[in-house]
Amino acid sequence: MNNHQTPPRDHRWAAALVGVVAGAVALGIGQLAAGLLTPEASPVIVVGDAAVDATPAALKEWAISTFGSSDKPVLITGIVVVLALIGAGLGLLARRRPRYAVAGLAAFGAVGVLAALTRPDAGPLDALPSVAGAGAGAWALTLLTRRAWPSLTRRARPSAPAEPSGDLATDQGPSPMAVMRAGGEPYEFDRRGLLTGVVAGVVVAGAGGLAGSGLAGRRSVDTARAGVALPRPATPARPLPAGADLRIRGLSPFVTPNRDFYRVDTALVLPQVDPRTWTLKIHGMVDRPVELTFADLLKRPLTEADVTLTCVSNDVGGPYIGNARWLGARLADVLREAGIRSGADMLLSTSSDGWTCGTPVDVVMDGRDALLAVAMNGEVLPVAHGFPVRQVVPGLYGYVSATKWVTDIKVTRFDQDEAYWTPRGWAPKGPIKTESRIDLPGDGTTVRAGRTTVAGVAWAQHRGVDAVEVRVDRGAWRQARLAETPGPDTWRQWVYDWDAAPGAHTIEVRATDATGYTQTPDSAPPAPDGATGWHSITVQVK
Ligand SMILES: Nc1nc2c(c(=O)[nH]1)N[C@H]1C(S)=C(S)[C@@H](COP(=O)(O)O)O[C@H]1N2
Ligand SMILES: [Mo]
Repeated sequence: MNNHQTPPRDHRWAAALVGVVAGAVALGIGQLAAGLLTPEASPVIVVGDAAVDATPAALKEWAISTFGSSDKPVLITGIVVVLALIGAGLGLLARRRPRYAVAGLAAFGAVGVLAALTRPDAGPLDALPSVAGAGAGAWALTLLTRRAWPSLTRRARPSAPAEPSGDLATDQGPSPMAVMRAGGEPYEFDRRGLLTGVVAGVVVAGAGGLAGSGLAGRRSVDTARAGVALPRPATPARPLPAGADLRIRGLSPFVTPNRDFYRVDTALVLPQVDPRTWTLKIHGMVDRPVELTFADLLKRPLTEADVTLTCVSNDVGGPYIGNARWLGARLADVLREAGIRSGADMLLSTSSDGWTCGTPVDVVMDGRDALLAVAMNGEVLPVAHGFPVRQVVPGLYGYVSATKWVTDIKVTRFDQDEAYWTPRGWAPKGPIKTESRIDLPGDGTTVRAGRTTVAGVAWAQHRGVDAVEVRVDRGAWRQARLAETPGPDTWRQWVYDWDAAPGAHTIEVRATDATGYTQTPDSAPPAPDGATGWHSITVQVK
């Protein structure tokens, strides 16, 4: 015998709505608990981060190339849609199999607990938001289902009034309203009960979510960041040569303002690292393990350097490159104090959110300005760019050098350790390739006939750019005029005056670095170790 009631197929929308609202209550209460207890363990964020980590690399690349920098909003929207669909499903289930629906919510709570507890630096408290959220969701689901279908409660009783079951029959008894309706339709639907319940649920979810986020935000590191006083550099950067920036409209400025600087990382929500509790551990194949505080770092003699950062995912002509003046402690000095043991060839650095990066020891130790950076363009490091401390190593793509929110450096060997992107199809080592980009005119634009400025940037970090050539319609290569640079670690602006004749034209660019190497025309995709090929644009001249 089955004493579960089977409501008619109508009002499915109501059941789905109940499920969605119960899911929202779960998330809102989860967020509130996180805000009160453990801001890093918000269920949506820990599950989202875990989902990002579990996503196949190919799908992630597809998402980045399809959605660009809006990949995160798209991902969050996707998570919300999936959760809403699951909530709707649980709502439908709750009418017939309430215990299964509650079990479904519990399973979700368990996923949240697992995601929260497997994060680096997780504590037992981190389990609570997911538990609280799942509990609140189950409660809301049961309550709302009862409100919408009071007869479900009533009809579950007649044969066995005292049945101790975990489903909807465990109510205190039929409500007056249900009694009044006892002679009505077998599965009456209480629209008003549903709507008032839904409104209450939405209010609880919204208030919980907002309050939770606010509480978490109050603990944010912004205040701490605002209080950091930057020391003067012991070794200031060489003053920028007067001609480093050609100041051409539409050309990337020599210094990329922090707000325009590209951002690439795996963090769904920016890690909020408190500089007062931050430490950097240096351990592994060293004679004396070191642990530095932020204050320790600021007491060291700091070096300032102009360095152009580049992402390995940058397509030919792409935007993932920027140049800044960094201030930081020399990584080589810190490592020398720890004493690197012979045989070590890799620095495996880890961020506060568990991302890892493998940097060759010899590159960091060869005298270049490899920094534990605390400032960017004269400003305390922005949170998005790694506050309080990040690595900057001239000449290496960001994925093998530029760890943001760095908290740990293990001195090790490439044959013993692997960094985050390596098993995902990217090369263990990533020296930046000699490349160049046309910034203006824009690809596909129309320009007036006559003297036209073609300009862009070229880079070959730590080697330096020696020449840039431009050709039109596959004609002869012409030398572009180069801007000055402070050194080999930055990009270099270039400009070419073109006498544009009416018609459609193709413009190509190629750079030659200081080793004499000229950019290959062979086009290669970003994976596994950086795109190659000549940037090419077409313009209409009128
Ligand atoms: N913690 C952390 N650091 C990171 C990454 C990351 O995903 N997590 N991405 C790296 C990559 S791939 C690049 S290109 C640079 C980008 O630095 P930016 O965001 O400051 O431009 O950061 C590097 N540092
Ligand atoms: Mo990158």
